[in-house]
Amino acid sequence: MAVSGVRRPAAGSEDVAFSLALYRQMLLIRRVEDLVQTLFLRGEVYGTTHLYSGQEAVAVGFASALEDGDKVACTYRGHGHALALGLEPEPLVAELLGRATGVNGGRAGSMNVVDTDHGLLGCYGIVGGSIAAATGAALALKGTGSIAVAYFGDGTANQAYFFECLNFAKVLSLPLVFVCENNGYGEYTPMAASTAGEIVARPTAMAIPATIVDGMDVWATRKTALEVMGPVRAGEGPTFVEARTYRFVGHSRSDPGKYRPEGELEEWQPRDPLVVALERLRDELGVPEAELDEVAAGVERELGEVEQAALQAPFPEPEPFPEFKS
Ligand SMILES: Cc1ncc(C[n+]2csc(CCOP(=O)(O)OP(=O)(O)O)c2C)c(N)n1
Ligand SMILES: [Mg+2]
Repeated sequence: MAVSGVRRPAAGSEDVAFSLALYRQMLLIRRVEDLVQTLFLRGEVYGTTHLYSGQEAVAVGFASALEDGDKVACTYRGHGHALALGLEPEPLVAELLGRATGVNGGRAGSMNVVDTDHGLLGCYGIVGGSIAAATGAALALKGTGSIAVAYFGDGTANQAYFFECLNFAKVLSLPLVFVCENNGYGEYTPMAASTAGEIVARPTAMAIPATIVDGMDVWATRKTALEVMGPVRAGEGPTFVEARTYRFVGHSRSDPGKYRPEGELEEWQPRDPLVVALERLRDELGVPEAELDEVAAGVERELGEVEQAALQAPFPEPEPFPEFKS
């Protein structure tokens, strides 16, 4: 049986079994992305893709701190978030293949996945759209004890929505967590060429508490998420986290990422969230190699079934062309 999502673990649970579940979830996301890329190159995926490989510790760490009733909005780089929140891989992959069994009946595709059963308001193709959606959700959730989370990239911190929503959320003291996934690039442009100063200086200027976290370490992201979400749930207003991370793949489609300086990828590879997690599980928590191998084998078995089922699923019936009245 698949471990679906990492939400709602026993409160404060940091035991080995839970740590293994965090690792398994990150591995599942990575291997789903590998599968999506393979299927994309075979022409099976409708539309484009933006893979999450390298950033898994952000989605998994933060999702593990969420509670029922919380709402999440993320970007077009959203497969990892959907899975971390609890969507099964099969309806996700089927969605990307345009199949009727997809989470949105095959009509949303990679960039626009919506899964309200797990609190995912949507993945937004418009840069900054996730911030606006989460701000609206936070307005609706005010006073309920539930919170909204807005995920967005470093490049988005230069977009107008960003400033408007930060200001609005602070002035109205909304229960909102801004999570900037700083992977160093906005499409093909390095952050230094587009962004003035430190990103966290911007919320700080609006008196919004801001924290920087190592976005490659799932225990660090989980700890930070739990810490910052407490006051937000208690009605103290919005907070901001910048998770420093890296995408190991290109921006989208078959972008080979040639614009990266030589050696940069190699510098980040030892910080791969899967490597960081494996080392901790093996060396600090004493998980035997055989158990780690079994987790990996289980993920491979599951993905084999997911691929077969998604490829065999039917396409949706065409919808009648809408009638236009003059
Ligand atoms: C309003 C808007 N402007 C421009 C684009 C084109 N665009 C798509 S992704 C992207 C870069 C965003 O970078 P970042 O926020 O760092 O997110 P990342 O892709 O790195 O996760 C841009 C400019 C868009 N989708 N929407
Ligand atoms: Mg970026």
